[in-house]
Amino acid sequence: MAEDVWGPRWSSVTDSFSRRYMQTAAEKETLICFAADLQTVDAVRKTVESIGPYIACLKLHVDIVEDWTSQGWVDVCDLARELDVLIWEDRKFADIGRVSRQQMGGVVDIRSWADIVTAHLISGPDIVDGLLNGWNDVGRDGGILLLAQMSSRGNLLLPNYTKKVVEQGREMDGVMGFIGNGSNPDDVKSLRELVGEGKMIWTPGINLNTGDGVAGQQYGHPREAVLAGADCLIVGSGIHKSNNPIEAAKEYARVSWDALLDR
Ligand code: 6AU
Repeated sequence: MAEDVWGPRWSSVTDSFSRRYMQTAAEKETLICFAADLQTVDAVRKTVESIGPYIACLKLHVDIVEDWTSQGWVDVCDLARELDVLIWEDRKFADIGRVSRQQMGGVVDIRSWADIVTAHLISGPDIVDGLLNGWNDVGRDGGILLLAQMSSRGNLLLPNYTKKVVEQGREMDGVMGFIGNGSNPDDVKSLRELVGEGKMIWTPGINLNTGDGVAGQQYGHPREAVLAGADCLIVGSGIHKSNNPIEAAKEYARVSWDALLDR
C-alpha cells in the first residue's frame, strides 16, 4: 500500500523514520504534520486528541509552552504514539556538535521523547553527529530534518546555501530530508531537483488561504506543494486558528492525500 502511493520515494528513501512516516501517511491517508504552536500542555493534548486521526506527525515547540511539566509532556507524547503520530521537536539546533548533543538533554530532555528534530547546517556537519549522539545517550534513535529553505519573507537561506546544505545532507545517515519553502511551488520544485528521490522534503508555509501571513510568514497551497515535490505539509494556523479545527484537519488531509495520488 505505502509502496503503491509513494512510488519511487518509497524505494529510494530507506531511513526508518521516513519509512514510518510514509507508512503512517498511507494508512491514515494524510500528509499533514500539525504544528502545535500552542501555549499550554492541555491545549496541545486536546487538539492532538481531536485531530489525531487526520495527521501523521505532530510538530512541537516545547519552549512555547508556559505550563510545561515533565509528566504533562509524557502524557501528550503517549497520546500521540497511541494515535500513530510521529513526534517532532522543531528546536532548530544550530550550535557546534558537542553543545547540540547536550541541548538534546537538559530540563526538557528532547532526546527522550522526540523522534525527529530540525537543524541548520550553518555550523558544519558535526551537528548531525551531535544530535544522533544525543539520542544514543538515552538508547534511542531519531531523524533529522535540515533547513534547506525557509518560508519567511527575506530569509537568508539563498540558493547557493540551499545547494550546499543538500549536497552535504544527501550523503548523511540520520538525515531524513530537508525543510523546503512550501509557500512557493517553484522553490519546492528546484529543491526536489537538487535532492533527487533519496530524501524527504517537508514544507511549512502551507495554508488553503494563500498569501501573506502574520509577521512575514508566507503561504502556498497544499496541493501545489505536493505536486511540486513536497512529501509532508506542515500546517499550524490553518488548523489551530480555524473555527473548526477537526474539519480543517480533515480538509487538509484530504487535499494532501488527493495531491499525492495525482502525483
Ligand atoms: O502554519 P503556521 O504558519 O501557523 O506555522 C508554521 C510552522 C511554525 C514554524 O516554526 C515552522 O512551521 N516553520 C519552519 C519549520 C517547520 O521548521 C520553517 C520555516 O521556514 N517556516 C516555518 O513556518 O511552527
